[in-house]
Amino acid sequence: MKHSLPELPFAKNALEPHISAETLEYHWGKHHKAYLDKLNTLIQGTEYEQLPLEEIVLRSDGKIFNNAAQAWNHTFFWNCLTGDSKKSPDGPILDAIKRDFGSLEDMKKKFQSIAVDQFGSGWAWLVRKRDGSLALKSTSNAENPLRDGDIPIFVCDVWEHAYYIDYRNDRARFVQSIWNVVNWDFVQTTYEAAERSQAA
Ligand code: MN3
Repeated sequence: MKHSLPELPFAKNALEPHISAETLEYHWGKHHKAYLDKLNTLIQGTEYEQLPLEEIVLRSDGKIFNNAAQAWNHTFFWNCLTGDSKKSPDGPILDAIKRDFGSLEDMKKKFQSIAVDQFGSGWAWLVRKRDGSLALKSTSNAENPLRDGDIPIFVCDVWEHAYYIDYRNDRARFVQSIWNVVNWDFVQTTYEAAERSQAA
């Protein structure tokens, strides 16, 4: 099974001025693509060759895991973004955020600190844990919360390639700006699907 680069779910300039078209040219067009190209080469003739991407993320290790998880993480990241952000979620996820963090603003503050404090390359996640609670976690390099049984609900890429063109070394300003382009409809849908999958 060949894993191909998905189209971005928005126009390349749709996230400006928060994330530039130039960043996306590199981040999606070169970095994300490179993970898929490497993955397709690495899985040839292995037990992973016919597996869907998520299964490879769950089962592999080493180089295959790194490239598969980076491919998965980036597709999820793009889906979390939109040029037409509605600024706040509503429905069950907003209730869950209030229950587990106090308020949306408190969740954003805590997210900001784990994203900025992640040492080196990685990702900052909002996840739904097996016990039904929401939690924030940062992971290094390609690591994905699915490996711990947590379901990703939202993510921000904090590798330098995510922000160096637009913000240079200022990761904090990049993470702050991400709230302007969150696709809360996707985040809500993902949360509601996670709730249903556990209830099933
Ligand atoms: Mn990236």
